[in-house]
Amino acid sequence: MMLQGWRWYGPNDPVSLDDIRQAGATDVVTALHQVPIGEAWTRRGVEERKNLIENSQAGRSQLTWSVVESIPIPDDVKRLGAKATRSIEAWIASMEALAASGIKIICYNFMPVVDWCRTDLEWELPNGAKAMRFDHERFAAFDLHILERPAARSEYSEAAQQRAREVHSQMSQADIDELITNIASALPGSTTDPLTIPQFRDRLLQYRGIDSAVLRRHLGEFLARVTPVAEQLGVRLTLHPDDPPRPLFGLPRIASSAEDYQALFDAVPSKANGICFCTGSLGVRAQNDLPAMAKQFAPRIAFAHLRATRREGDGLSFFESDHLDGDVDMIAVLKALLSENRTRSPGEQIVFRPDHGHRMLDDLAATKRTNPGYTAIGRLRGLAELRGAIRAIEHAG
Ligand code: DNO
Repeated sequence: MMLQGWRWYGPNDPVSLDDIRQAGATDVVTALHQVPIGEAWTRRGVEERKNLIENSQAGRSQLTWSVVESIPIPDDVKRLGAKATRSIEAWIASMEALAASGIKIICYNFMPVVDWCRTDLEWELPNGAKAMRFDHERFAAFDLHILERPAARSEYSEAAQQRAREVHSQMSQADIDELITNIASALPGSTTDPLTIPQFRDRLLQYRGIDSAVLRRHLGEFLARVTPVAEQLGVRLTLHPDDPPRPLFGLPRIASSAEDYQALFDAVPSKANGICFCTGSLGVRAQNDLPAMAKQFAPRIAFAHLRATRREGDGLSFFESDHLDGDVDMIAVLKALLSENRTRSPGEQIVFRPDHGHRMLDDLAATKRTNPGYTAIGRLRGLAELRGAIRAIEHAG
């Protein structure tokens, strides 16, 4: 059986460990979110968190902290590669602290400046639930009229610029502030720094001259340092795809397609070099054939995020749909993952988690505190649907 995981933001997460048990998950996915980006995690910090998760009150079902999402990759590693020695050493120290506590799957990403990006966090669906959405016109309005990135003009068509102008002119100050928060302030779980607009502009300037070839080289240099240690420790590293899987703000993104991942594995063949198979992120790109990618990279998948998106008419906007009702053929992906998983020994089972969920039912109450995408009920629904699909596939043999 693949292991059922659940992301938990730690002791301040409004979703409790008992909620996770009741959702039916066994494996916790978390990080020491309180440690500043770039600082090494200590053995003590890791042990404390592990005890909190695993030493439950007598009689409670056992939870295991099996995946770390994420140890952030500091900005200088993306800009400088192997020259960012101190940051890489700190990253390795964090990995060693985790391995000492038996936590052996580590998720990370290599998105420059902004991690996952949405324009709307509470977009109302026809059934009254709230979903996250990426609206390309609102994104363009941010890029052209709020960030005022000089090179942006040459990157959008005349028609797109015209629409962005209209969208922007209809926005109130509150709408603008909300859009800035969504895009620049780093959504919960992000591994990039929250930025004000002037800081955002500075950061972009620091990336001048870094194209996809350079960024790819820097990722290769980072992995060349890190994977030998990971191999020794029995740690599997999983690179999370770009979300959305295409360049934003003129910055390169290099984990968006099958070609990107193949290039990564060709450059660093170490078996510690793996993928976090995120169907929600990869599924936004129409050319990505997810069942084929799951088969192609099967041995490199230690961790999966299962979630679905629906692309909208313009091919660039999308919203987060129900887990089994997006563009991705989730059943075919599950079949590929289950078939790989059957070949694995008990210690190597794939951990998956329902990624994101709608804000729905009691979670809609104005008094309810929720992290965008990480509600209890929406994810519970996702996990229950996925679990049902898995049982049905396994029953059919
Ligand atoms: C959002 C998540 C991201 C992801 C990191 C991985 O919901 O998928 O926060 O964890 O980008 O490093």
